[in-house]
Amino acid sequence: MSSTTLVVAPEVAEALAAGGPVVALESTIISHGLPRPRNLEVARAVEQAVREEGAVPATIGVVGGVARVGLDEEALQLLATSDDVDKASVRDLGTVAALRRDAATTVAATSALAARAGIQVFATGGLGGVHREASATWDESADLVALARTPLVVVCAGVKSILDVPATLERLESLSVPVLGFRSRRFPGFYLSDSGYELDWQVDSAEQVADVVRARRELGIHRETVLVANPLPVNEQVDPALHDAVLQQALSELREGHVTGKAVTPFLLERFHERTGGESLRANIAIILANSRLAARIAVALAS
Ligand code: PSU
Ligand code: MN
Repeated sequence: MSSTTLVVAPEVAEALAAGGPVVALESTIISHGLPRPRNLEVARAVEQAVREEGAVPATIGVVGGVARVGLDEEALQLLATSDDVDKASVRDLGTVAALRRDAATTVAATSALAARAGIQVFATGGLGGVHREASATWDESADLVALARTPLVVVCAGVKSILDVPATLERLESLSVPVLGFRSRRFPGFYLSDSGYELDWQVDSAEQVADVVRARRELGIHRETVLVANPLPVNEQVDPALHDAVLQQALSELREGHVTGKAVTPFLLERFHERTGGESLRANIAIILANSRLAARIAVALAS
């Protein structure tokens, strides 16, 4: 699989060759989603959580134009600390490779590279989706399109609460992306345990998720990602009143600042991290750790 533009770390390659459990992890959350210096600590802690559940972590990013599936400490540090790291979605991957850039990969780009390397399970925090006011701005994350064409299991805490949640759920339905609530029928709202919307399906174990994947394969339905929505426990969520106040202010600053394109999501997340007194950061870390653990258990179930 390894080439000059795609390098799979030896530990990851060995696990994949043996049919063992591997969990892909994204790097945009490290470079553009979490404040320094916690971002690097979290990147390491997430890998450790995956290992504790018996799977091999494969954090994915682009270093010097090489897409790397499984980052060593040096690469992780670079993506966490450099001021010159691009945010690469799927459409950027060929360009950042050819121009020898350093780039963090979004959910969409990480999915594409994970699938290319033969990984089946991927953990993230909150997915991208349809932005509020998208009917005027047309801002819909490329994550949604990637989910519709990449056969993985992705564990998330719903979509980021800065988004238009019902519109995103409608798009996921149109794109035939199955959404399974983990031990809940409520669609989680990222920093919030409940987005206010109900799901059609609930699963109660990692084995059930693996059974869904196997059934889809037997039925010849294997193009889309199976989304597993894993809510934060209520006692770990951000206070909904604080959340809504910060969100309203951040959205009006977004409008006034004419922030557009790939800068929108990092802008909004940064406002949260500044203004919730550490609450959004704490919740974000809890989310990514819990999702990584669950993803590892699903990878183990799929491998056995
Ligand atoms: N979830 C988080 N923090 C993040 C992201 C998700 O907890 O920073 C990133 C993911 O990489 C996701 C991206 O793919 O935000 C979405 O960006 P956009 O809305 O520009 O597509
Ligand atoms: Mn966008």
